[in-house]
Parts: sequence; C-alpha cells; structure tokens
Amino acid sequence: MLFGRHTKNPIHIPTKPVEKWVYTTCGYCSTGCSIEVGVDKAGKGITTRGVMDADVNRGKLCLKGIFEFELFNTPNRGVFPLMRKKRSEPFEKASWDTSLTSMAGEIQRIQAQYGRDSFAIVSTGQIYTEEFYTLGKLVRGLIGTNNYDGNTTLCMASAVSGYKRSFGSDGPPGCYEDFEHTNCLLAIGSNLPEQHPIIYWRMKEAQDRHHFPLIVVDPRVTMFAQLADIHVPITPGTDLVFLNALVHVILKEGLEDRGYVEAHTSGHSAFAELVGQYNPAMAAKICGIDEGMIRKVAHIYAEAGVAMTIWTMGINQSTHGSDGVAAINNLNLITGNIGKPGGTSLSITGQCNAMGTREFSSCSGLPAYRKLENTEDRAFMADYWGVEEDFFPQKRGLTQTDIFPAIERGEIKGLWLIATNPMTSMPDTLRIRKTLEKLEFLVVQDIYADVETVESAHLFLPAALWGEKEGVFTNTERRVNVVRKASNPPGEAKPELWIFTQLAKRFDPSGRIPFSETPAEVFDEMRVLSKGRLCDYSGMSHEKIEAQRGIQWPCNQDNPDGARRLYTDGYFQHPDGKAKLIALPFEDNNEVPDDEYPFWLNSGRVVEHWHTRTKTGKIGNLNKFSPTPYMEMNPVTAVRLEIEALEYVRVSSRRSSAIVLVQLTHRIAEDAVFIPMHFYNCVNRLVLGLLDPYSRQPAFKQSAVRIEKIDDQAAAARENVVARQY
Ligand SMILES: Nc1nc2c(c(=O)[nH]1)N[C@H]1C(S)=C(S)[C@@H](COP(=O)(O)OP(=O)(O)OC[C@H]3O[C@@H](n4cnc5c(=O)[nH]c(N)nc54)[C@H](O)[C@@H]3O)O[C@H]1N2
Ligand SMILES: Nc1nc2c(c(=O)[nH]1)N[C@H]1C(S)=C(S)[C@@H](COP(=O)(O)OP(=O)(O)OC[C@H]3O[C@@H](n4cnc5c(=O)[nH]c(N)nc54)[C@H](O)[C@@H]3O)O[C@H]1N2
Ligand code: SF4
Ligand SMILES: [Mo]
Repeated sequence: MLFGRHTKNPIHIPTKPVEKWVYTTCGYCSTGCSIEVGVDKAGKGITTRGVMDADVNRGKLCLKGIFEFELFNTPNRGVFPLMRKKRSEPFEKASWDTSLTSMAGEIQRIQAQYGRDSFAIVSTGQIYTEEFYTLGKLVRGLIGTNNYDGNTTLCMASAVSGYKRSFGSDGPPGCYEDFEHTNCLLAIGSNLPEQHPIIYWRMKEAQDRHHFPLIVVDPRVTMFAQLADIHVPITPGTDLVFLNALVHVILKEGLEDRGYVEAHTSGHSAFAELVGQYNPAMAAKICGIDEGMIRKVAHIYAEAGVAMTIWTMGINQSTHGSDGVAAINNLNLITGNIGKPGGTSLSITGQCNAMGTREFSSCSGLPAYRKLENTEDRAFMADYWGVEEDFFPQKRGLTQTDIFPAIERGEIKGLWLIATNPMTSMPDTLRIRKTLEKLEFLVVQDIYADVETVESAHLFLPAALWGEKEGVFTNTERRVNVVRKASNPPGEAKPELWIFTQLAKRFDPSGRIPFSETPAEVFDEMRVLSKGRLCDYSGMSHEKIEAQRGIQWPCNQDNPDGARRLYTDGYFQHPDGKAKLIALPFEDNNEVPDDEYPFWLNSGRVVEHWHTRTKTGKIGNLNKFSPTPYMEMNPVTAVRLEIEALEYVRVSSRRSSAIVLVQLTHRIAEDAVFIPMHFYNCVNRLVLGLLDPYSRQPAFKQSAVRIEKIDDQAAAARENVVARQY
C-alpha cells in the first residue's frame, strides 16, 4: 500500500501475511475497544485492526490498540518459573510442579506460624474475569487469608465507595450512548482524549452533531480543557467544595428537580443544610476560581434538561475521593439526572478489567456484588462452593494501601503480587522497596521477568499475556466483551486460570472444592451466581458476546441483549429503594505547598504509555514518543528559577528526590508541576499519597515539592537514563 508523497520517498506499508483474524477486546484501557488480531501461518499475532460493527469503537483504535500485536514479540517475557531460597542468591529455573508445590508449602508455613492473615495477595484490574473469579474462589475458599486486594485501590476504589454510599451498590449507571442524548457534559479530573481516546471520539461525534456545552474541571490546561467551552482551573484537591457550591446555587435558585428528589432520594434536609454553607463566594476562594464561573456552571447544568458528569483520577485520587464521587451523585440526583438517556454519573474506569475485578474477584466481598458482611451472602457462597461458612471472614480485610504498612510492621510475612508493579506505581516507592525486602516470601506473577518487583522476589511465575489466553473483560459502560486466544504464550508461560487451578490442587488434593478448568466453564459458574443480581450475566455466553461485540449487564430474560442504563425506574439498591443525598463537609487535609516545598506536584499519564511501561516501554512506536522522565513547568516559573527548557533539574519532596527533564508549557499553572507516572524511580519517589478515609485510595495528585537547578547536567542526564530503564 502506498500513502502520501507518491513521487518522492513514498511511505510503504508492507502487506502482512494474515491467515485468519481472531476477535478480542483491547487489553489496555477500560474503553473496551473490539480489536481483531491478524494471525500468520505459524500462529503468531502479526497485526491488529478495529472491529467495524462493534458499538464501542466502530472500527477505530487508538495508537496503543494499533500496535498491540507487537506485545507478542516484546523482549524479556517470563518463559519459565524462577526460584531462589534467599534474595542474596541468584534465581534458578524451576518446573511448574516444583514451583507451585513449594509456593503452597511456604504459604502454609507462614499461615501456620503467624496466622492465616499473615500471607497477603494483591492482584490487578488487568486479567480476565474468569481468572478473577477463580482467584477469589482459591483465596476465599482454600487459602483463607483476608488480606486480599487489588491495584484497583490505587484507581477505582473511590468510585466504588461513592457509588455504594449514594446508590447502595457499585455499578456505573450510564453508557457512551448518553453523549448522544445529553445537553451538557461536565468532566472532572479526566483527560479523556489522551487516556480514553475512543470514548473521547464517541463524545466528540455526538457533540459535533448537537453542540452541547463541555465543562472541564482540571488544574491543568489538558488537551481536554483546551477543547472545552468552559475550563475550570481548580485548586488541586478542592473539587468537593466546587460541587457543594454548584448544588448550593441550584437549591437556592430553585433549579432542582423536586419531583425526582422527593420520589427517589433520602437525606435531603441534612444535605441541604450542609450545602447551604457552601456559597459561591466562599467556594471561589478555596477553589481558586471565579465566583461567577460557579454560578454559570450551576445554571448551565441545572437548566440543560439532561446533563451528565464523567470523572476519572482527578476525583478518585484525592483525600476526598469517595466524597467527591458522592458529591457528583448528589448533583445528579438533585437535578434528576440518573438513569435517563444523557443524564448520568459515569465514572470513566481505568484498566481494561477494573470492572471485572469489582464484579467477581471477591477482593472486597464475594462474587456478583455479594458482601462478606451479609450472613445470607456468606451462607449462599459457602453452599455453592462447598466451603465451611465460618471459613469466610465477616468483613473485608486490608486494602492494598494498608497491606504494605502491615508488612512494614511485621504483621504480614508473605505476599503474592499478580499483574501489578507497586515498586513503580505505589506512592513513596523507596519505602515500598524496603517494605518488600522485609518479606519472608514474595511471589511475583507477571508476563515479564524484568519487572522491578522481581528483584525482591523468591519466586517468579511467568504468565500468558492478553491474547494468549481466553476470557472476558468488562468496560466502563458495563459491557462484557471477550478475548479469544490469538497467539501462543512463549516457553512455559501459562494462563492465570491454569496457575490458579493448579495451585488449588496443592491446597485441596482431594478436590473437595471443585474448580472449573476452562474459561467457558468458569463463565457458566459466573452466570449462575449473577442471576438476579445487579450485575446479571445469566443471559450471556462467550459466543453470544462475540456475536454482539460485547453485551452490557444486566443481561437476562428481561434484557436478552443487555441494558444500556441502570436505575431507569428510580429504584436504588439501598434497603428503602432510595438513593442517598449525603452531606459532605470539606476538610482541608492535603499536603499543600509551603515556603520549603513551594510547588504542587501533579501526576498522571500520557497517551503513548501504559502505567509502569512494562509493555509500552518495549514497543518502539510508542516509546519513542515519550522515552524520558520529564516534568511540565510553566515558562514564567522557569524564568523565575533561571531554568532553561530541556535542562535537568532535581525535584524533591519530604520523601525523596528525582531527576527530570524540564519541558516548558502553559498547560501547567505557575505554582505547580506535572510528572507522568510511567517512569521507574521517578514521580512516585516523591508522592506522599495520603489515603481517602472511605476508599483507602492514595491522593496521587497532590503533594508538595521544591525544584533545584543542577550544575552537572551530564551526571544528571546519566541518572535520568537509569530511571528510563528500557
Ligand atoms: N494512555 C494511557 N491511557 C490510560 C492509562 C495509561 O496509563 N495510559 N491508564 C488507564 C487507567 S488505569 C486510568 S485510572 C485512567 C486515568 O485517566 P485520567 O484520570 O483521565 O488520567 P490522569 O492523567 O491520571 O489524570 C487526569 C487529570 O486529573 C487532573 N487532576 C489532578 N489533580 C486534580 C484535582 O485536584 N482536581 C481535578 N478536577 N483534576 C485533577 C490532572 O491534571 C489530569 O489531567 O486512564 C486509563 N487510560
Ligand atoms: N503518581 C501516580 N501513581 C499512580 C497513578 C497516578 O495517576 N499517579 N495511577 C495509579 C493507577 S490509577 C493505577 S491503575 C496504577 C497501575 O499500577 P500497576 O498495576 O502497578 O501498573 P502496571 O504497569 O499496569 O502493572 C501491571 C503489571 O502486570 C503485568 N501484566 C500485564 N498483563 C498481565 C497478565 O495478563 N498477567 C500477569 N500476571 N501480569 C500481567 C505487567 O507487566 C505489569 O508488570 O498506578 C497507580 N499509580
Ligand atoms: S482507547 Fe483504550 S481500549 Fe481502545 S484501543 Fe485505545 S487503549 Fe485500547
Ligand atoms: Mo487506574
């Protein structure tokens, strides 16, 4: 195929020898694009393309999806298990049999010596739901530790918590089609065009057709903010005040949907009293924005008829993350914007299967949104799995962010990390490294053998990657979509499902608790268990999902093709059937800039990279766009500090320091800097990560730092290269 400049150096794209196309769902972000992998004669994935008749992406992919097939060729994959007795010894190649038997033995030794909860497990939002479900059954039914969580505590925990507090259950009530019906979109702490490019494209298509106003709340002038009708450049961490003030104006001016509030909500009077205190003049001061802007946004939103809010990490990753989510729900409840086309509170999810873990992993409860705290739920699951009921704990154990301090205190002695890389993704990474070194036994289960955590591990288990195994993901709009196997895993790398069921045999040689061994059989268990629940899968099968290019739950007899929205009848999951309006006082408890550390440190993502770069750092076409740890700084600040563009500087917080390259841009305010989260030994050395009291999610986006010039630029460049890693 020839493109462009036909006469002078034409760009040539070679035709690839594709033998067949295999249907999958993208394994990066939660947009959930349908993507086909082109496979060659040898059974290797050699190209990828968007699926034209898939509702989510309609043939489109972002650049991560376009190059996703290259993952099958990336270096440093784990190809056999690695074992060692002590950290000081080199790893040796081990068989799966020896590895799993020794792993079970070590877990049992630790539990016998220090108690059942002294072994912890931290998983992910990036494996299939069948794998999550099986891991949950293994942990809740056989291993029996209650210190079992996922990296979703760094990501979606505040959304989950806020949904539960407002509506009585987790579960995003809206969908992408809402963009086509809405008259106003409020986007808070989300950089949609970079982080969810195809959701952004869906939004833009709808907006081009019917021109609804877009309001973006973000301290940075992101790509999204640049495209907005109104950009609200809020002071970091003060979104709750802004949201309370919007409701203040709406109630004061009688713009609420009184009928909806009376029929479907509780808690109005305490709520109204509290927001009564958040007048725009006071809020404007705290939020660092104009009072008139607050009034304007309140009017546009309440008078739109139908309006919707989306949000991502700018809300969730804050000391008021859960409150921020509940405040968004408050706003939508009082304006009657839940469960109607174009009117919703839609949390934009992060990882490809952060939803699946919420539904089925049993991390914070039991399958299909059952609760450990609920006697009936425990009894039901004990009976279904064939477990003694009192083997289940009666409330959830520690979250990921509380597991690490418990290791530090010596209460947890063993840890199993599955598809997560805390040495780069947790706050205060130098402390995390020391913490991991304290463990008597660390197992790392990853697709790559070069992940930082392996340096502290006793056992490494090589896993099969997306597209090398089969199962389902659930996306942001509750759409369950299937990934078929397109390529073979390298060497002895194994699908997670196989690893979990083989380990189960070590804990239960007699097979007292039966485990399904194929993804389709596991899916059948999930169908049975979810029947009649909010996240009802009972009407789905892998075949039907593929045929329909994904199905949104609930899917059952009443909704055989799935359902676009939740709560359309105004009936919520609290015992009285009503949603709660919650009074949410703001407490200013962040680390804020002061004389010693005068800048806000903000962190987040860039479009080319995925999290800790274990994948995208190895894909040339992605890595070359953003190969180096850098920092956004305002040019005015740079003049004041006598720093030049592309100079290396030292950034220090109360935790530690890091060397970064300065990029000058007006995207960032004069009193703030922004560093992407993707680089090892970089921004998370600096981040404090205070925890939200409800969700235990860290405030990754608000820390205080100072910036110093470096005389020896050559030495700084070398240090910066170390952080680059690949
Ligand atoms: N390319 C790419 N896409 C991804 C990912 C990736 O790693 N790479 N990761 C996926 C995952 S797991 C997630 S969770 C999502 C995250 O998706 P997003 O949340 O959209 O991305 P972030 O860059 O983390 O943060 C979004 C914005 O929050 C703003 N922000 C910071 N502090 C505040 C504040 O106090 N208030 C408000 N209102 N805004 C604030 C930041 O300036 C930033 O622009 O992206 C998903 N998509
Ligand atoms: N400063 C700062 N820090 C942040 C954030 C921020 O905005 N700012 N965001 C936070 C958020 S929202 C998130 S979601 C986290 C993400 O943090 P992490 O989950 O720690 O980051 P990943 O790089 O996605 O790690 C996934 C790991 O799983 C491996 N992997 C991929 N697929 C598979 C598989 O199928 N099986 C197995 N076994 N392994 C696999 C990858 O190689 C990688 O090592 O980071 C958080 N950290
Ligand atoms: S938008 Fe997300 S799901 Fe779609 S191709 Fe890009 S990374 Fe994959
Ligand atoms: Mo995330």
